[in-house]
Amino acid sequence: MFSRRGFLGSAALAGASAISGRVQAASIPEAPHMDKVVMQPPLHPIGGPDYRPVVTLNGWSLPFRMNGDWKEFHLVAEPVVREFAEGMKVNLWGYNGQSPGPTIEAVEGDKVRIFVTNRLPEYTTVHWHGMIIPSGMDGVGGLTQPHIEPGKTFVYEFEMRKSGTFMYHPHSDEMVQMAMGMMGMVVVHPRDPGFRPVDRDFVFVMSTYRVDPGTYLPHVNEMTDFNMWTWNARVFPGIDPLAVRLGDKVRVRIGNLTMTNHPIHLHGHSFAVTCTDGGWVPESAQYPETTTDVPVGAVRVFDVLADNPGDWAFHCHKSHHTMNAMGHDVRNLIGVSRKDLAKAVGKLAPDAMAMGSTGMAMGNMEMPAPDNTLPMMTGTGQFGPIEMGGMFTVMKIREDLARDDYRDPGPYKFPQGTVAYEVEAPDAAPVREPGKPMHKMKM
Ligand SMILES: [Cu+2]
Repeated sequence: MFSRRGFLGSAALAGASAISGRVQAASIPEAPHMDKVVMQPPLHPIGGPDYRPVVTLNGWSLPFRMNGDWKEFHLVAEPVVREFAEGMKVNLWGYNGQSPGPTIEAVEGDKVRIFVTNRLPEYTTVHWHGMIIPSGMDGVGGLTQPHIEPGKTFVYEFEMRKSGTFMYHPHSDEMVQMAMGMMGMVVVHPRDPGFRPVDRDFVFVMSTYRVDPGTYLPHVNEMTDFNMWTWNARVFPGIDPLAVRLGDKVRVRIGNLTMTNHPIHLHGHSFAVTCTDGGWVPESAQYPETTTDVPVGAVRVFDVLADNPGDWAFHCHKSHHTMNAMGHDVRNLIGVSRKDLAKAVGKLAPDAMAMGSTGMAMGNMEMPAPDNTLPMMTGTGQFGPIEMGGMFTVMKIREDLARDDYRDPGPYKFPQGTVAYEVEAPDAAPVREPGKPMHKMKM
């Protein structure tokens, strides 16, 4: 891996960047800004090697400009307001108007220059997670560079030495800044467009927050007790569906900058993990899965052939991660008579309801809730309540989508006779075989 040629290559690049000279204030590119929380159309390459651009769930790719043979980007670290789903907005820190920041796309071998302007009230840096770059560009405040003070702009210059999926985040007051939402993804396309091409390419980063119901700011010192489990700082039903054309080869790139692992599960298909933040997985090392665990501080990319039309749930398999706030203090009252409880509670709090003596399905209930929070279990499909939240969305596989059309195609039209159905049966308990005596167990 670390060949002499590689070292010479990076030395040559260091020389090149020194020759390029110190960038002057007048030459700092404009910083694009995003005010929307829905997936923006893919940003097709303008000149240079061709690639199929990614789309970012509820996000966007950062436009760049060419300056000689350098690709120049401009990130602005700043306070933002992010809507997690309709009905809940949170004060976060992010980049260029949103949290997470925009996806940065480039091509293997590109020379990139990334300007970072700090408009936060404290210093920051940007670390390029997983990327093979010179040590002085690694963005670890104090260790590899001075922190970027408020109001200041720093420049990172490096070559995209390998293709793959990476992340960026601060290495400066890291616990606070990541808990406030400072992160984004980097996608480096292979220089050879024939290397493992796909038809659709989705990317998102997972982040978690603890935002108490009725408040607007995450607890930045939280270590374990998070209550908002997000994909690109959105929760169900606010997460974009993944619109896919039947027969497409689909890639999904998932970064995890939360403080726990997430087993990500896709219904109706099997897939293979093809890439991590360490690089491409050789074909001989791939195996079929329907759930893949994305560890903390890691990227997992899977490729799937979308050959099964329908509406397919796509979610984290930890059931409390597919819920929104207010969920985890509720007691299990299954089997408990609620009449006495309701009477007692009603005297103290007339608005309160005792719930859950037969389960917790609450799709048809309306509960009073504080401002700026979301129902624990929510969302409606064509057959009724979906009762999800957090890290849940739907891959919608349809026959008739245009190539670059990522818009929500609406609910699936199930062919007649293909949906689970009710049969006429007596309401009473089903007839059972008479029980046979159990064999005595040998201990
Ligand atoms: Cu999870």
